[in-house]
Amino acid sequence: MKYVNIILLFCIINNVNAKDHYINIIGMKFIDKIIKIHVNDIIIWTNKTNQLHNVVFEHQDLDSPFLKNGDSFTIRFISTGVYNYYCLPHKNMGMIGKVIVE
Ligand SMILES: [Cu+2]
Repeated sequence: MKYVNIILLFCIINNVNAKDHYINIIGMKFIDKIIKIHVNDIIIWTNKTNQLHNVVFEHQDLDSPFLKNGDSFTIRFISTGVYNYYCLPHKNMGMIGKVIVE
């Protein structure tokens, strides 16, 4: 029982240290395009345009639905790595981004 309590305490402390990061979709860009975060941090993408955009990862199955103006999409990153993503309709216009999780 003591062991279980120690694990729970560790999880709570871990989440307290986690940070929220905001990426806004403005024009045809993710701002910021490249972001460095820590394990357990959260990223919240918000579409601030009148066009539909989405967030599609190259190598992970974490894709968002299409986001309307004002819609948000949130992911908590639980593993280190480099996560490249793009907006499917606007990839060819350079609408790409990168999350580096340390
Ligand atoms: Cu887009």
